[in-house]
Amino acid sequence: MERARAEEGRGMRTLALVVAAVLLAVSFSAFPVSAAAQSPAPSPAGGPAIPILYLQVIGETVGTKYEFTPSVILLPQVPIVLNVTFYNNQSTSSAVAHTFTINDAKGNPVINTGLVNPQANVTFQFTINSMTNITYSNRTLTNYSFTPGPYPGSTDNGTIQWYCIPHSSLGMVGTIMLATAIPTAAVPQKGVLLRAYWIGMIGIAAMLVWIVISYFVIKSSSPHFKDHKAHVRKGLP
Ligand SMILES: [Cu+2]
Repeated sequence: MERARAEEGRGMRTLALVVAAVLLAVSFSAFPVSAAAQSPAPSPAGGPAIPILYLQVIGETVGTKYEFTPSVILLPQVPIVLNVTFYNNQSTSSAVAHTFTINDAKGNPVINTGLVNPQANVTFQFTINSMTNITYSNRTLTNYSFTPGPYPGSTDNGTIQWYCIPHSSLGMVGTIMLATAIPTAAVPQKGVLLRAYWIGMIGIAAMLVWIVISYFVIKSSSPHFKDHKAHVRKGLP
């Protein structure tokens, strides 16, 4: 009888230890995964380079008007390098030439393709350091910085304006704008991050599981431990 009870107690202890070992292994293998997922990506060495935006601007007849397509260039950020290919899409027989021109604040055409003939294109590049400062290089200028000005007959409106020299008075103009439309009235988010929430919840659950396991481990290794059969033998419920 004594031997059977001792054997049973030993069996119970072994079971509790096996369960504890399995849970320990599971919790140690699960947690480093969530920790590793949080490590941030390394930033590239040497700092960020100025991005280049390549785009094509077409000069053409839309309806009865000479127009630039697109007539609005939205910049994602400044500084940015703008690489423009200006293509004159007029028919050769029309013999209508266009220019792509940006004036400085004094009204001098600094960036200027000159007359581009039908079906011809010109590619040029300039750096928009800010909405009031452009750096440009061509055959005669090297890293020439200037403040862009309005096209003839227009006023400064905070954008960078370009135009076609022969047709600006007919409305052949374009504008470069900065797309930084951050809503000022944005409501700050409340609450906690979902990942932090779940890590917290898993932590609390793991702690409760450990309390339960500890209870059984301590109970099974106690000399006062009695299972149900011993209670019945003593006439207890
Ligand atoms: Cu034109």
